Amino acid sequence: MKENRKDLELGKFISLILRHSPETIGITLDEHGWAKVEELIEGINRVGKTIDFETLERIVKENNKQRYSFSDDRTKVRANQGHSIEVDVELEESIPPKYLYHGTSTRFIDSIMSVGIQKQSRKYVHLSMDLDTALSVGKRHGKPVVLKIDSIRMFDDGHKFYLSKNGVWLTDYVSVKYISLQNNKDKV
Ligand code: HQG
Repeated sequence: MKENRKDLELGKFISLILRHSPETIGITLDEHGWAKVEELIEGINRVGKTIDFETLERIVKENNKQRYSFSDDRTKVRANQGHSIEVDVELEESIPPKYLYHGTSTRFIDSIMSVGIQKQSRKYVHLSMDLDTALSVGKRHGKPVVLKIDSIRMFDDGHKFYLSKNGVWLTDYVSVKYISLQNNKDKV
């Protein structure tokens, strides 16, 4: 089911807490990025937003990018990827497909084509399996452009790739030699 507007808004706030700044609501995450569900709910309510367990369950289940996961016993919750804080979410090291895509903005292209794709404030560079996802990621930053990454060559050269639970590919850094501009009409 599609998320309602209130859930979307709460979801964004939960991303902020679980990926970047749990201190916003006065909680901490453990070394694997888990927040205690009870503390998360209490903390969110403390800062003037309203959430209960059923709402949290619905958001975790229906989030459009499946950004969060519960622990098996549902006492803990964490973001699957996208962190800027130092947590180890036990990502699975995987063999990437032949190509992966990175959506960015035209204003970053000169810099990227001279120094490569850097992780900036996040723990990893984020890559997508499909063009459309990359395009929408790029739109968040301005006029979008999609870069095609020669991921299997990177892998063969010894670079590690991780696949998050919600299907986002992550790596430490992409050197210029693996990047080409993707012609958006030429869908592969
Ligand atoms: C750019 C969203 C200049 C990079 C998405 C990007 C994603 C450079 C920006 C996830 C650069 C960082 C991550 C260089 C990289 N010079 N600019 N050398 N190297 N950049 O938000 O990839 O919807 O940290 O191209 O779906 O946009 O929130 O990363 O434009 O998976 O779940 O620096 O966030 O997920 O921006 O997005 P970000 P991103 P959610």
